[in-house]
Amino acid sequence: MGNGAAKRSGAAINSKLALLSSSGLLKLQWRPLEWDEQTRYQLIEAIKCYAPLSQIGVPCARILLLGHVNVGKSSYFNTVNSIFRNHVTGQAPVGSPRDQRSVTTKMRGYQVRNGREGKILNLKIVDTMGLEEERKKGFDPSELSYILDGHVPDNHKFDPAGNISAEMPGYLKAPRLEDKIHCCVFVLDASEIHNLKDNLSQKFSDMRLKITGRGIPLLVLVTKIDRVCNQVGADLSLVYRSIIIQNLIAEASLKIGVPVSHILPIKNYTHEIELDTYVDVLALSALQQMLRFTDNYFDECIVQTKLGYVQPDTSSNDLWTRQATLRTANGGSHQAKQAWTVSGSVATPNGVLGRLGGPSVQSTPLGRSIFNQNNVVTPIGTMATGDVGKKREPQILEESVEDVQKDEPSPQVDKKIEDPISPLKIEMNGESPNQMTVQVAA
Ligand SMILES: Nc1nc2c(ncn2[C@@H]2O[C@H](COP(=O)(O)OP(=O)(O)OP(=O)(O)O)[C@@H](O)[C@H]2O)c(=O)[nH]1
Ligand SMILES: [Mg+2]
Repeated sequence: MGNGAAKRSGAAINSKLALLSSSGLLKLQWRPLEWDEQTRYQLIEAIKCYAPLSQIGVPCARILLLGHVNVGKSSYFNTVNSIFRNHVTGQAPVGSPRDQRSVTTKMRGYQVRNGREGKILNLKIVDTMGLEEERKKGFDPSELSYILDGHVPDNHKFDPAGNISAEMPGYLKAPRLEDKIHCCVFVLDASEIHNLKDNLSQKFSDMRLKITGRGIPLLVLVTKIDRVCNQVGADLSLVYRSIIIQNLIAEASLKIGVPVSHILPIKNYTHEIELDTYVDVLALSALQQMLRFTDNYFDECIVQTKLGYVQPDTSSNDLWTRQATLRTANGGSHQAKQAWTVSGSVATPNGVLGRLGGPSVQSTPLGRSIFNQNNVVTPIGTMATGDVGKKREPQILEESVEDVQKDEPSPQVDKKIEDPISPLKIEMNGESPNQMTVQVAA
């Protein structure tokens, strides 16, 4: 290409970039998501049907929320609870936007009920005290191992100086797989990602090693997206077209060391008194992703304990089972393996291997569930969805493992675990986030 042509093409790119930054919106969503009432309904139905595979012997998925003070951890539980209760709720105490100290001081495993008198969903959202930048303030990451391994009872009151020990009341000496954490979620405030302090980054890094070292899946929830992008604040359905949000997610990926595909932006219920379809779709799609990752963890437990995978019942009435079962060319079915893979590269949760390998596996309660070969997943109650949430048309802007107990739940053990995630790799469907900005609004 000659000099002139190169200049012209450079000018064209520059003018596209100018257009891009003036509208601040991509032409297409970089992560496809439908924003209609039907999507909301389907997500609700799928989550209502969720149950861990019966052969794993665990009644419900335990999803742990971790993050800085005041980022919206408790609000996320309230948001999910609101959706299934069919009105905005506030069961978990929530602070004011400027609180410096954690309002949540206890570890609470919240159940979600399908309607006021409906069945309890097969998941628990475990809320924790917020982290603080300073040492000996807020949640102490060195205590995370105890929580991950299921030693800490519900309602445990945190002490920033560290108070978990085998001698404390309620300490579970021999936790079962169902007592452990099956999926972890770092919660980040979108408006704080850019200025994440080194001390806090270090705490996240320490926690990430403990989590991934155990083979527990890790996701990141980015809250308060309404506060960082005006267009998204006005119309939440623009979240995956907002360049500001896209860049923040890429930045969070680098700072936290998780792939972009594991980062989920949401907006919690804050000032609203009625449900909103867009808020619900985003919060539910994040929860669905957490449950899929949880399933991957259980799949890996099955593989590592050599339980053998029991084929899903293809005629199942259970939506979750049906969705997880793909028909193959010859009419058979196989389990759709999800999300441990990042852009095709398999990242096996080798921590599970480490914990479950060896003779002790044979004597675990997880092993008992091998006798249960009946892979029937019972759907839980049905929810009246007729009048929930407001139906809106998207506004498109013109221009724009018993479980092997660890000998000690000690931080020393964690230090030896190698972190399998490379902190500098960002990918979005095989493309770098920067490459994706070529989808410019015409
Ligand atoms: N604008 C906006 N505000 C939010 C969002 N999520 C939470 N908040 C507000 O942020 C404040 C803190 O929310 P909490 O849910 O108490 O945060 P937390 O992480 O549980 O905080 P601690 O328990 O104190 O560590 C509250 O005033 C919420 O209303 C969000 O998505 N958008
Ligand atoms: Mg809280």
